Amino acid sequence: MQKILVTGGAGFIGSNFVHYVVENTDMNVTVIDKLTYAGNRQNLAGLPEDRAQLVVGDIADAALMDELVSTHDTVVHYAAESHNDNSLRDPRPFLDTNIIGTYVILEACRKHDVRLHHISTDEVYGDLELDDPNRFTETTPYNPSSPYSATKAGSDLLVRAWVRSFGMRATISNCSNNYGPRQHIEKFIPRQITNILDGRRPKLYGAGLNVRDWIHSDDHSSAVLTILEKGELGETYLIGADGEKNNLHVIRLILRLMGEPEDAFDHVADRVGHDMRYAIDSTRLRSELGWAPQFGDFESGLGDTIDWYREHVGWWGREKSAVEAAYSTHSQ
Ligand code: NAD
Ligand code: TDX
Repeated sequence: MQKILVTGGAGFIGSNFVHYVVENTDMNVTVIDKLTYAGNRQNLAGLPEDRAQLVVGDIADAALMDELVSTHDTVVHYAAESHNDNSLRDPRPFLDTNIIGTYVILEACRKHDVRLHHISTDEVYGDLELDDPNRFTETTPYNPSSPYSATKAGSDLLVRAWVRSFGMRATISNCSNNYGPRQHIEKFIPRQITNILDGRRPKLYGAGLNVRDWIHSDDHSSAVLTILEKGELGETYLIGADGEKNNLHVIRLILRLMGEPEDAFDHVADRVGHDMRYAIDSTRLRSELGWAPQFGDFESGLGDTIDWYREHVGWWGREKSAVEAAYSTHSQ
């Protein structure tokens, strides 16, 4: 039975992956997570104790990572500071976790010859014009815009260097925007859902014509598991589900699904350096590894996500005022 170490497994996508692995494989999982504002023990509730354990700690702690990595077969590395807006306000934690933390993991995996899968984002490629016929592929040059995406790009390049220089057994995936249960309420979709549930108006940055390529977090997890099982070492795979939509469309859809007038939102200050469009071409993952997304219908996946936030007010309610207060100091 394989033992895998999942970094950041108490966050949004990492916890989804842990649940997915426990349900769909016989692997044992150890989560290493610092439980920052974005990490939550409750995200791992209900998992059998003999299949999944949580270790609270920092991936930048070299002694801890050395010890943990040495007793596992594979590391799946989700831990990161993940929010663009936070990176514009205070970039430092992004360097500490995304760059130094990844370096520490690479060194531990190199020492113990442990397989690594590194989780990254489509944002490393910068953005596309709205009318660009091309989408991102594995060969698109890196061109990150924000401190967040620059640190993710840096972490990817470290992994590539460790593959080339030290023969590290590693793969990388770059995924588009995820939606689903347990996403922190600072992010676009849960912020708008919880605004409505909390009697506030949704907030749209600028004109809202920016396009994101939405994928359900379960589809991200199935893609990562496919890469772990069948991916070629040293290679990069893009993960996407052909889900391009602009923010204006998504905010109107959320309002409609929640029984509100579609124009009951506020336009607020735009994000500085706001990327216009992300779009993933996932042909390689589909044709070489046989992966396909299961959530074809965005509206129904979004409806289920809305229900989850409605049913889990205890998960997000205590933080709501503070998250909104932080946004309001930036007129957002
Ligand atoms: P998240 O912010 O919800 O979760 C991040 C987790 O990492 C949290 O549990 C946090 O406590 C933990 N963490 C942060 N710093 C740590 C440290 N120094 N040591 C140990 N644990 C630490 O993020 P997410 O949205 O779930 O994203 C997870 C990964 O997926 C990130 O690498 C992100 O770049 C990538 N990604 C996210 C998306 C998306 O749409 N959210 C899309 C593509 C890729
Ligand atoms: O209140 C808001 N209003 C708004 O219009 C917020 C929070 C966001 N937006 C816009 C900005 C983006 O165009 O919505 C879009 C999505 O914003 P975020 O949820 O902050 O996501 P994004 O910046 O696209 O990055 C996400 O996808 C790629 C994740 O946070 C990253 O971790 C991932 O790498």
